[in-house]
Amino acid sequence: MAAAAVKNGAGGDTKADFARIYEALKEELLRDPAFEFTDESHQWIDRMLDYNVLGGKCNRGLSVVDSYKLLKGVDVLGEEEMFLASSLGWCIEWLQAFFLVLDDIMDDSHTRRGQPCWFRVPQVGFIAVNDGIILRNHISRILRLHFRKKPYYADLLDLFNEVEFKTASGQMLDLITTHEGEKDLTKYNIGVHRRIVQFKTAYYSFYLPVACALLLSGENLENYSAVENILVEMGTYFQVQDDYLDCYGDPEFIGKIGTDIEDYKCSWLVVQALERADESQKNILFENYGKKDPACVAKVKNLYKELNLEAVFHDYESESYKKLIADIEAQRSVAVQKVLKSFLHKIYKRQK
Ligand code: GPP
Ligand code: MG
Ligand code: MG
Ligand code: MG
Repeated sequence: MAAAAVKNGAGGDTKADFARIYEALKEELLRDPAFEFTDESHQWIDRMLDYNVLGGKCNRGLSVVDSYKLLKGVDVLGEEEMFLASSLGWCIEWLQAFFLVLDDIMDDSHTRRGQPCWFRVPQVGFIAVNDGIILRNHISRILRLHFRKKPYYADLLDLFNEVEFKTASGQMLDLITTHEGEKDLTKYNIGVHRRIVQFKTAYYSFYLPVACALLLSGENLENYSAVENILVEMGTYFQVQDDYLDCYGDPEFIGKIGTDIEDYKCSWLVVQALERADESQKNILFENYGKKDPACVAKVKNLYKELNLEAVFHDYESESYKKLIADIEAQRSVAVQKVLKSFLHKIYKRQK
C-alpha cells in the first residue's frame, strides 16, 4: 500500500512528504497490473514522468494539501489524510504536465522549467503526443486506485473531466484566435483575452486545487459558486502575470523563453498596447507582431517600453490584489477566507 511507503515522513515537513508521495505513486504506476511493462517501457515512463511532472513550483499540488488543512483547521494531517490530499495534489501536477507537454508543441516553445521542451528531446519528438495521453490516463489510474471506494469518487472524476474540458476549450480559443492567415490585431481586446485565460488557465490552476480539498472535506461543490468565481478571478490575474513574464521575465529564472510575440498571441500586453497606441504606433504593431524575425520582436518590445507597459502592469497588479482581498473578506466562512488568502499570497508579485 503506497500510504505505508511514506510512513517515515509523517509529522510536519509538507514539502518533503509531498515529494515522497510522488515516488510512491510513480512506483505504483510502474507496477500497474493492467499493462505488462518491458524494461524499455518501464524506463521510458520513469524518465518521462521525472522529466515532465517534476521541476515545477508545485503550487497547484501543494495547494490541495494546504487548503485541506485550513478547511479542517489543523496544522498537521494524519498519515492517510496526508496521502490522499497529496495524491489529489499530484493528480493536478500530472494534469499540468499533460497540458504543458502538448502546449509546448502547439506554441512551438523551446524550453520549459529550465530544460528543453519534452518534444525537443532527441528520440522523443512526436512520441510526446502519446506521452501526453499517458499522463492524462495516469490521473484516472491514481484516482481509481485510491479513491474508488470513497463516496465522492464520482464527483472527483466529474470535476477532473469538467475542468479538462474547460481548459481544452480555452486552449482552442487561444489557438484559433492566433490562426495563420487570419491575422487581424483589431479583433484583440480585453474581453477576448479574458475569455481565453479564464478557460485555458484559471479553472485548472485555481479552482481545481480548492475544489479537490472541498470534496476531500465532504463538501458539496454546488454550494461554492462564490468561491469558484473568486478563484477564476485569481487565475485570470495569474495568467496576466504569465503574459507579462513572457516578455519581461528572465528566461534563466522563469525556466522558459517567451514566444507570445512571435506566436501572435492575444497576450495581455498586446491588448494594453493596442488600447494606448496612436495610429503610427499601431502600424508598428501591425507590421511586426507575430513574426519570428528577432528584429521585429525587438520593435514590438521597444513599443511596449515607449507605452510604459511595465508601469501599467504594476498598477493592474495592485488593483487586482485589492479587489481580490475585498471579495475574499466578504466570504462568510473564515476557513474559506484563509484558503483563498493563502493561495493569493503564493502568487502575488511572483517573479516566476
Ligand atoms: C497556459 O498558456 C495554458 C496551458 C498550459 C493550458 C494548455 C491546455 C491544453 C489543453 C494543452 P501558455 O501557453 O501561456 O503557457 P506557457 O507560457 O507556460 O507556455
Ligand atoms: Mg499556450
Ligand atoms: Mg505555451
Ligand atoms: Mg505564457
